[in-house]
Amino acid sequence: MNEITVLYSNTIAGDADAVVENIQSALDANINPEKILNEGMIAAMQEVGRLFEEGEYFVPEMLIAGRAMQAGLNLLRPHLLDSEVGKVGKVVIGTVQGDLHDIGKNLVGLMLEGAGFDVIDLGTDVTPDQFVEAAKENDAKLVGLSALLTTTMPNMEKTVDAFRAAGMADTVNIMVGGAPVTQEYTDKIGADGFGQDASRAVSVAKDLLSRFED
Ligand code: B1M
Repeated sequence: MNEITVLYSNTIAGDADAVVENIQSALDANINPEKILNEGMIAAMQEVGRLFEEGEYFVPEMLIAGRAMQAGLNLLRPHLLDSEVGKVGKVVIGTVQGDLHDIGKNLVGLMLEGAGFDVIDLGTDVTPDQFVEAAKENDAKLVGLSALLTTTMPNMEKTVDAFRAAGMADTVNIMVGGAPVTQEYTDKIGADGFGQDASRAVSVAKDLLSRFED
């Protein structure tokens, strides 16, 4: 088995120590960090989700797999960041109210940081008002909302509405993303952009910020 296959299996098994060791070996073998992330870890989390759906995994197994992924991301982090990039703007990000999934959001934050954004991460279970307040306090023109549950997606719409109610719809752009979110849903709730995955989120974020430059 090669490094990526072993990493994939250990992420599914939730063995954080082994995941960290596997990532280090993969980096030592000069395997591209994005390949390690996409093929070793993100693919593994897809499989964890499938096992959960099939009733083979339960919440504790999902949780330890999530922790193993997070431990791996911490090691991979400096390899995904480009220190040469200049600052491009501020973005406030968070997972919407009621939702505790943060791995995808953290990854998006990491990629944005790598692309030169100053990232203000509000964490998980963030209320619409907390997003609005943070955007005001930090004078951020971009806000990113993540949701992984179909039951918490409506809180994205509530957050978009809260920005409208605060009179900030024209001064702040909102990007949404997360496994159940689609372009169609983005348009329906009146958000400004949809990031299908972490790297596409970076191009969408840059595009949304450039709209303020004209
Ligand atoms: Co949860 N969970 N979970 N879970 N969990 C899912 C999401 C689920 C799809 C599993 C399944 O059934 N197949 C399912 C949701 C079903 C649905 O709503 N349709 C589910 C469920 C049901 C639940 C609970 C309700 C289970 C229960 O308690 N009975 C519960 C809810 C808790 C809550 O939030 N209130 C729950 C709990 C958990 C854990 C806490 C145990 C753990 C999370 C740990 C953590 O995040 N710290 C967990 C995990 C690990 C998962 C799965 C297995 C993996 C999620 C993940 O991290 N993926 C997940 C199954 C799956 O997704 N297939 C599942 C890897 C990550 C890199 O991908 O987050 O999609 P993702 O992010 C991507 C893109 O979506 C995008 O970029 C990222 C990188 O490419 N993206 C953005 C994400 N946010 C973005 C924001 C952007 C732009 C792009 O702009 C701002």
